Amino acid sequence: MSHRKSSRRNFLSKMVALVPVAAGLPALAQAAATPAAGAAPNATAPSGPFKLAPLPYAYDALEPYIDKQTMTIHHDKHHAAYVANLNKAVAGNADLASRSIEDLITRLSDLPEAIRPAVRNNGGGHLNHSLFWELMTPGGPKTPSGDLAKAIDSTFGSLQNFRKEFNDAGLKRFGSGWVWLVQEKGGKLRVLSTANQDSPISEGFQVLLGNDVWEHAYYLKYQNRRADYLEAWWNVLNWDKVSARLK
Ligand code: MN3
Repeated sequence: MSHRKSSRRNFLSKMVALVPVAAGLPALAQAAATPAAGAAPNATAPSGPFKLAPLPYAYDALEPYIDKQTMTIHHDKHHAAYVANLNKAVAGNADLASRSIEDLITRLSDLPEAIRPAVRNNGGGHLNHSLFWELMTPGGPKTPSGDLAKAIDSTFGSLQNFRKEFNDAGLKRFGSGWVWLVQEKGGKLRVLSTANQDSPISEGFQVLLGNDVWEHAYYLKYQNRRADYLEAWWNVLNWDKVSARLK
């Protein structure tokens, strides 16, 4: 009995340590994620229908590939600002405020023209970053497996070729934007990049993975060396999360 109690205590203390992981999982959902013990202490909590979920790991968890200061500013300041500005954009519009961020970004043309650019930029920023945090993990699987591995091999020839095409697309994106692996409607894989915070879901693609190539994502550690950041980033990608997005 006492042994079981002690096991349970150990289990609970582990659970407390893991709470930020669980709290971060529904980052794409609108439901408020209550910051739990150990979660982002400095994260601002923009008020409104859209919420900033805490990072699903510690700020320094992705070191040495992505440094703690970059993660802190990126999540707590940049992502928080997108959420705050999205909330401002939909303020007073109960219909828009009740819709999911995926739905808003999928159907941009349905939005009132006056707020469409604000939702495209800030809603896109919210959606893209929510996915971005979830796609990364310390010590994840270094290679894809199963159907995803087969699809990458058959589309690009090899994982190495895919990574090269992806890195090249990220390097060539002029100014700020994202580089993506997406699925076309027919299921075919494709690498593309978008400007600013535009999401491929606005063009009807299923997003499998994406990397942020805005300077705010890497400048403190990599300065002008975007190619080095793109190469290092593969070390923190969680291929299991990518596989789960395959349709
Ligand atoms: Mn960013």
